[in-house]
Amino acid sequence: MSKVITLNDFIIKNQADFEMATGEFSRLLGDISVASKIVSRDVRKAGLVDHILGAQGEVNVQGEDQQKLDVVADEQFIAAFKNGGEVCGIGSEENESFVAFEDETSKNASYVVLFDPLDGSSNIDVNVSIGTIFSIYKRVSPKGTKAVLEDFLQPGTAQIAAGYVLYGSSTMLVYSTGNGVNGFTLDPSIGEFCLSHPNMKMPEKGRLYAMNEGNIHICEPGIKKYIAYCQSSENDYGSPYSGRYIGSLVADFHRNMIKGGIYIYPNTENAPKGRLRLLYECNPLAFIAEQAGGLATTGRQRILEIKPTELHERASLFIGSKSMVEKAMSYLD
Ligand code: AHM
Ligand code: MG
Repeated sequence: MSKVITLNDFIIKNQADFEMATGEFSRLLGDISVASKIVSRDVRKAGLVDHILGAQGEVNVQGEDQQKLDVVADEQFIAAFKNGGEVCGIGSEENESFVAFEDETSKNASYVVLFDPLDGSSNIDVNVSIGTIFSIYKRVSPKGTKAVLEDFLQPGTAQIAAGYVLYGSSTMLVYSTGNGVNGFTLDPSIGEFCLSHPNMKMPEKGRLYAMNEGNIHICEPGIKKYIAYCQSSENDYGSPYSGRYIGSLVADFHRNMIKGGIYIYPNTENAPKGRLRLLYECNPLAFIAEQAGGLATTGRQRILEIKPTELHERASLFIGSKSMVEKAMSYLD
């Protein structure tokens, strides 16, 4: 019987690859793993527990404020980062401004984290896969001070690590430190993430496309032409691709990572800069995609090279198998 490699084993083994490693970064990954397990537990209970379902702001029968699951997840990750002491501040989809931690340990920490605590909001209450996305940077402000906005507005090329957690039929954590991509599946019976997908590679091409086609008439003409190509028997596959759109970016991305495919969220008339957020949705998945041999662009520019100007900046996203993203880009002027 082969030995199970847990995420903790894997993190510690990889730490040894870095000379002078202090363990701070490894502990940060450990914090993410623990917070993910707690969120996974809460996601699994979502249909049963009244403090999780329901709109934020409502009051439950005990007279307590009800909390939506995305807020619960946000608080869980923030608590993990705050108590861990490896992070001087965080930026989250759920918080308008970044949060700079005030305690001395955190002010002396090396990293900032940007994250979407629970991606796929529209799927939370209907028992469809959702996820967490995270991105880790070295701070640019001096240690010993509070985090500043510039710590968060770094291009995606500066990411030290990025990853996602998928709360699907099983819970998986997939991450990269810039040295390939590895996936771990949570074994609930032992409460550990176990290495299940070593050295993940995205197929060079596939025959799955994911787009909210409800938007097709409010997209630029090139998108319509590309989707027509996907649906045509004249494409490179010789018969129509399959359309698959879950509406949870993590889940759509993860499927394409394994099977090969493309996910598109272009600019639309309603969302002139795209819908997805650059810092905690596009950048981390672009980092993973490139590390797995895939590609991520706005349709015209490499995602990781965009210099952000605001925390909740949006970007259009073409991500997935390399040759499919290149083909889609060829349809844009
Ligand atoms: P969210 O962070 O509020 O959940 O928004 C991001 C989500 C993605 O997961 C998903 O791919 C996309 O928005 C779906 O948008 P739409 O409903 O417009 O197709
Ligand atoms: Mg999101």
